[in-house]
This record gives sequence, C-alpha cells and structure tokens, in this order.
Amino acid sequence: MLFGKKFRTQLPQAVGAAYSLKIDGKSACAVTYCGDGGTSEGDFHAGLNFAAVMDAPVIFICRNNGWAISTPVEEQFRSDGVVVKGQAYGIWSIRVDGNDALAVYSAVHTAREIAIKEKRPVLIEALTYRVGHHSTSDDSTKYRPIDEIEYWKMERNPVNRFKRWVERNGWWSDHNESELRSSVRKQLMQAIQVAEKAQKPQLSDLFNDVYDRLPSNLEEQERLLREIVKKHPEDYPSDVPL
Ligand SMILES: Cc1ncc(C[n+]2csc(CCOP(=O)(O)OP(=O)(O)O)c2C)c(N)n1
Repeated sequence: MLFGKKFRTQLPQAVGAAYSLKIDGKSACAVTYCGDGGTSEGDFHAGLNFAAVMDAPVIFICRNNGWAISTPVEEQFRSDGVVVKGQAYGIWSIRVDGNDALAVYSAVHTAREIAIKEKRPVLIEALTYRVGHHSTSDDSTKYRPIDEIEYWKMERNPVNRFKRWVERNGWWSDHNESELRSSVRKQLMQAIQVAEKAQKPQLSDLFNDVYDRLPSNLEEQERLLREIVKKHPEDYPSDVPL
C-alpha cells in the first residue's frame, strides 16, 4: 500500500492503513514519503508517535534533499537530520546515502522485512540533493549557487553512479546505451503520434468530473469559459469538442 508525497498529511493516514493491515493479519506494510520540510509539520510527529505506540507496519521514507523550496535544512531544524527524530519516537531508523541506488534498495528491503515480520514501523532518511527546481514556478538559482547545483548534478549524479557500477560489472556498455536510447525514442515518437490523433476530451469534462450536479460557481465558470472561447477562438485549440 503506497502513500505518495503530498505535503505530509499522508503520514497519519499511512499509519492507519498499516494498522488495519496488521489487524487483518496481512503480510504487508504501508509505505509513505515526505521531504525534509514535511518533518516540521505536526502530522509528521503525530504519525510517527501513532505508528510507534500501535506497532504499525509502516515505512516512512524521508527524502532529505537539503531544501524545502527555498528553506535550507539548517533553517528547517537544529537536530542531526531526520533519523534522530525517528529514534526519539522509539522507531527503528536508518540513514542511507540517497544517491546510492544499491544502498537505498538494501535499506528499503530490510525495512520491509522488519515492518512485516516484526510488525513495527521503520524510518529511512535518504540523504540527497534536489538538483531541480521545487516546481515550475520556482527558480532555485535565486537562493543557491549554480556551482552547487552543477556539482550535485554532475559529480554526485546517482544515475551515472549506478551506470558506472553496472558497466564495471560488464552488464552494460555504450553500445547497449545507444541501442536502448534509440529504441525508447522510437517508442516515444510513436506514442506521441497516437496521442496526438486521439480525440481530445470535451470542454465540459473540465467541470463535470467531481460533482454529480454542478454547483452554481462551476456552472458560472463554464459559462464564462465558453464565452471567452467564442470571443477568442484563435487562442484555443480547434480540436477540443465544445
Ligand atoms: C500544509 C502546507 N503548508 C505549506 C505548503 C506549501 N509547501 C508546498 S511544498 C513545501 C515545502 C516542501 O518541502 P519538502 O518536503 O522538503 O519538499 P521538497 O522541496 O524537497 O520537494 C511547502 C512549504 C503546503 N503545500 N501545505
């Protein structure tokens, strides 16, 4: 059972789901994610304590990438990272090099065994760096040096590191790489062609996918949108059924 990365509200929910798996006697655990920024929210603490006292089979994976949007970890907390927070709640906690794929695999594998066999929570703190911007509306070069980003992107790149390892073992080569890249590119181009030919969803689908009966504010928005499309048809794709 997987609880994705929203902004940490998912943590207590994952613990509840894990607890229900335990009550049902399932050989399974819940997994949930958060960032370093998420650990400052109340739900992180409620979730961890809840998991510890209920012995819930849940794995908390915290991706400590040094930044919560523009807030560096030094301004996020004064503790030695996140792993100590798990320990403080009596949770078996492990810190791993998040840029080492094999180390992450091994940590998660062990965590899953502990969570399922021993019916208790585990926290994993994966140390890494966010090489991208937080979102499309963020420009992280405004608050951190470009050299720092480049260093992590090039020197500490986890994909290149894993690639070097498989190459050293003789399982991968430049030839395999270029063959894979060109075959994936071909598949992508074909998929794009198919997608471009597919009929686009109706305009009304923008509004009717949540409520059985449209609330008046959405009716109003749909009406306004249709008026605008009529007024400026050149600004809207002609292949969207109105
Ligand atoms: C309850 C709540 N408060 C604030 C925000 C705004 N917000 C969105 S992401 C974010 C920081 C997230 O930091 P982190 O968890 O470290 O994620 P990362 O920057 O590594 O993606 C904040 C403050 C939000 N979405 N929800």
